[in-house]
Amino acid sequence: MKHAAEAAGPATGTAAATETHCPYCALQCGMALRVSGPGAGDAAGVEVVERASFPVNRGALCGKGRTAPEVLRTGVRLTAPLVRTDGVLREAEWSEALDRVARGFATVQSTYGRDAAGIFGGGGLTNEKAYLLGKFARVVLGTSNIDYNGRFCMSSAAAAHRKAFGVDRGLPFPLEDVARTGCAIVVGSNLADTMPPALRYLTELKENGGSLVVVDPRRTRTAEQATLHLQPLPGTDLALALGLLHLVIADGHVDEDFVAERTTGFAAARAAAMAHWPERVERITGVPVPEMRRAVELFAGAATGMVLTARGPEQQSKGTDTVGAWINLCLATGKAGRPLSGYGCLTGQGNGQGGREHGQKADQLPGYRSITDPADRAHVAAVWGVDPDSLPGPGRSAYELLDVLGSEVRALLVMGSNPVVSAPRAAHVTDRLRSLDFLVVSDVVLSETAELADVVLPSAQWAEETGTTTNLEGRVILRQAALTPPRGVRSDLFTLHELASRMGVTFGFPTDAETVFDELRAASSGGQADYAGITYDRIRREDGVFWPCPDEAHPGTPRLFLDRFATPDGRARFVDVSHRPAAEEPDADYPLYLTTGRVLAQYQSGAQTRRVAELNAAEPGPFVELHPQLADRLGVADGELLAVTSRRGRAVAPAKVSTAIRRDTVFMPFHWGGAGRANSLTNPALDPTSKMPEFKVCAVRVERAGAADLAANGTGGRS
Ligand SMILES: Nc1nc2c(c(=O)[nH]1)N[C@H]1C(S)=C(S)[C@@H](COP(=O)(O)OP(=O)(O)OC[C@H]3O[C@@H](n4cnc5c(=O)[nH]c(N)nc54)[C@H](O)[C@@H]3O)O[C@H]1N2
Ligand SMILES: Nc1nc2c(c(=O)[nH]1)N[C@H]1C(S)=C(S)[C@@H](COP(=O)(O)OP(=O)(O)OC[C@H]3O[C@@H](n4cnc5c(=O)[nH]c(N)nc54)[C@H](O)[C@@H]3O)O[C@H]1N2
Ligand code: SF4
Ligand SMILES: [Mo]
Repeated sequence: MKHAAEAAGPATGTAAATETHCPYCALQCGMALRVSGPGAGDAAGVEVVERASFPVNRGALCGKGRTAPEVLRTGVRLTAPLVRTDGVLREAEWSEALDRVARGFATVQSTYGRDAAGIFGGGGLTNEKAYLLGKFARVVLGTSNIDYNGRFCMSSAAAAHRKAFGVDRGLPFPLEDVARTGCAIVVGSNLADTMPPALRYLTELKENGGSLVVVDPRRTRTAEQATLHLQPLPGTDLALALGLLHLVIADGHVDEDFVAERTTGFAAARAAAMAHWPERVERITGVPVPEMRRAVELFAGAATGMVLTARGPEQQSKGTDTVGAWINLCLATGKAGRPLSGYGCLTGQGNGQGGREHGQKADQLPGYRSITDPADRAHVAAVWGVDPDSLPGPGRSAYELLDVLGSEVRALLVMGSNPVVSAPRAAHVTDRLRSLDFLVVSDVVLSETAELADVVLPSAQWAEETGTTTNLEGRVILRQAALTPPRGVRSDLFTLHELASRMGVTFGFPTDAETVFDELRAASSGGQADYAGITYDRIRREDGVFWPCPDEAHPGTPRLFLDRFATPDGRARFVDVSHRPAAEEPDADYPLYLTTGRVLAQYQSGAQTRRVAELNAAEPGPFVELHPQLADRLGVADGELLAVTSRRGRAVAPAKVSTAIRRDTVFMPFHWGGAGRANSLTNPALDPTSKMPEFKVCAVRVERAGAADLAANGTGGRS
C-alpha cells in the first residue's frame, strides 16, 4: 500500500500535517510536516510542526531536527544520477547509471569471484532499506562482504549485551524510566549535545530526588548537570568499573540473593575486581579514591539504579570488556532485571537499533538471526525462496572490509555512510576507496565519499519516503512521506529493485516500503528481534511498538528481563574481565591523548548538517580543545592554528582553549573532512569481539601549525 502523498505527488495546500520523525539521531524525535507551495525541492514550503503527543520528545526538537528540511532543497542535494566519464562526474539518466552499476559488479565478480563485491551500509537507513540491502548482498550478489557503519557505533555494547543478557536491545526499558530511577551513572555520553531533548530525563531524575553520576574526561554540558562528575583518563573506564565493583564488594553492598538467584559467574568477576583495589585504579584512571567511594555510595545506596553507556567507553579496543565490567556492577548490586533498574546503551544513529537487527551486519540475518546457525539460515532462506546452501557465510567487519578494498574486494556499493570522513585512519581508507575497480555511492548529497565514485545514485530522503526505524528504546516507529522527491531522485528501494532485476533476480525486491516490512516481519518471526506482530497501522495507533512482538495480539515489550534474562538458563552472566591499556599510549614522541566525538550543531560526517547555514554558523569548523595550561606550555592562544600528529597522519585546526578538559588530553570533533579531519589521526586498532575501532583514544603530538600547514588549511583559523 502506498502512502497517499507518495502516490499523489506533493501534498500542497494546507492539508493536515503528516506525522513523521527526525532524520538524524536515535532519539527519533516525533515531528509533523506541513507542506505548502510546490513541495518537491523547496524547503521553504515544508514547515516543521510540533507533535507534542509523541512521548519520547514531547514536541521538543534540537536545531538539527528543526532545520532538517533545508537539506531537501535542490541546489543542496543531488537531483540526478552522476556517472564518471573521462574522469569527471556528469549527470546521466537512471537507466544508464543503473546499467553501469550492474555491469561494474558483473565484471568484477566474473573475474575475481562473488566475494569481490562488497556493500557498506548505514545505521541511518530505515529497517526496510537495511533489510533489503542485506538480502541484495546474499541473494543477488551472493557475497559475504557486507557490513555497515554501526560497527563504528554501538557494536561493543551490542556484543556485551548479548554476552551478559542473551539479547541486544540498547535500552531494555523506555527512556521515561530513567527519570524515576534512584541513581543513573552515565558513562561517556554527552547527551546534552547528542540528544538534547533527552537531557530532560536526567534533570527530571534529579528533581525526583535521584542522583546523577557522569563519567567523562571532559566537563561537558551533560557533566555540568551531574551530582558527581568523574573525569578519568581516556581509555580507562574498564579499570574504573572494576574499582567501583571492588568497593561494592569490600563495603558489603553485594545483593547476594539476586546474585544467587538470577546470575552466573560471579566468583571470577569478584576475583578480577579484587585485583583492582582503589589506589591502583586511581593510578590508572586519575580518579581520586574519595570520588570513587562517593559514586559507590550514590549507586549502591539507591534502591534502584541504572548504568547508561555511549561511545566514550564503547569506542575502545576493549569496549566489549569495558561495557561488560559496567554490567557486572549492575548485576552485583541487583540493579538489573527489575523495574527502574538496569544497564542500557544509548544507541546513536537514527536507525542504529533496527539497522543492526535485519541483516546488513556481516554475521547476521534478519530478526537478529545468525548467519552461521543452520536453523536460522533455513528460516530466512524459506522466506526468501532460496536454497539455504546458497546463502554465503559471515563476511568481514566494517574496517576489515574497507582495509581490503582494491585487493580482495574490487567493487563496492556504499549506501548511507561517508567513510572518507568517518572511518578511522581515513587517509588510508580513502586510498583504498580510490583503488577500487568500481565504486557506487547512493546518497542524498555529494558527500566526500560520493565524490570518489564511478556512479552516484541520488536517494530520496526521510520526508519523501515512508519506512520504519527502531529508536534507541527498541520502539519501532513510522516515518511517513509528506512530499514527493524531485524528478530524478529515487528511493533506495527502487535502486535495489532495479539492480536486482538487471542482475537476473526479478522477484523479491519490492519498491513499496510496507510490502518490504511485511516480508521483514516474516523473516524476523521467531527470532530475537521479532517484529511479526508489528504493523504500520499499529505503529500509527500506538506511538510505536516495542520488540519483541511475536503476533498482532501481543502488546509489545517495553521492558525486558523482568522475569528472566534471554540466556538459555534465564540468568544474566557476569564477565571475567581485567583492565588493559589502550592499543596506543602516549610516549616521548606522541605525549598526549587524543579523544574525539561530537558537537551539538553538526551530525556525523557532516554530509547533511554542513549544508545547513544555521548549523554552520553555530559550528563553523573543526577545532582542537585543550586545557589552558597545555596551551601555555605550547605557547598558543585560543583560535591559533595547531597541527596535531599521530602515527597515522596529521590534522590542522584552531585551538579552543578550555578548562573543561584534562591537561593531558586534547579533543577533536570528527564532523569535517579536509585538513581538519580528526580521523586522519585515529587508530584503527579493533576490539577483538566487536571489531570496533579505537576512536576514543590514541597518542598525538600537538604543536603550533607551520607555514606548510597554514597553506594546506587555507583559512586563517576558526572564523
Ligand atoms: N549533535 C550530534 N548528535 C549526535 C550525533 C552527532 O554526530 N552530532 N551522532 C549520533 C550518533 S551516531 C551517536 S553514536 C551518538 C553519540 O553520542 P555520545 O556518545 O554522547 O557522543 P560522543 O561525543 O562521541 O562521545 C561522548 C563523550 O565521550 C567522552 N569520552 C571521550 N573519551 C572517553 C573515554 O575514554 N571514556 C569516557 N567515559 N568518555 C569518553 C567525550 O568527551 C564525549 O563527551 O550521538 C548521536 N547524536
Ligand atoms: N573520530 C571519530 N570517528 C567516528 C566517530 C567518533 O566518535 N569519532 N563515531 C563513529 C560513529 S558512532 C558513527 S555512527 C559513524 C558515522 O559516520 P557516517 O557513516 O559517515 O555517518 P553519516 O555522516 O551519517 O553518513 C550517512 C551518509 O548517508 C547519507 N544518507 C542519509 N540518509 C540516507 C538514505 O536514506 N539513503 C542513502 N543512500 N543515503 C543516506 C548522508 O547524506 C550521509 O552522506 O562515524 C564514526 N566515526
Ligand atoms: S535530538 Fe536527535 S532526533 Fe531529536 S531533533 Fe535532534 S537530531 Fe533529531
Ligand atoms: Mo554512531
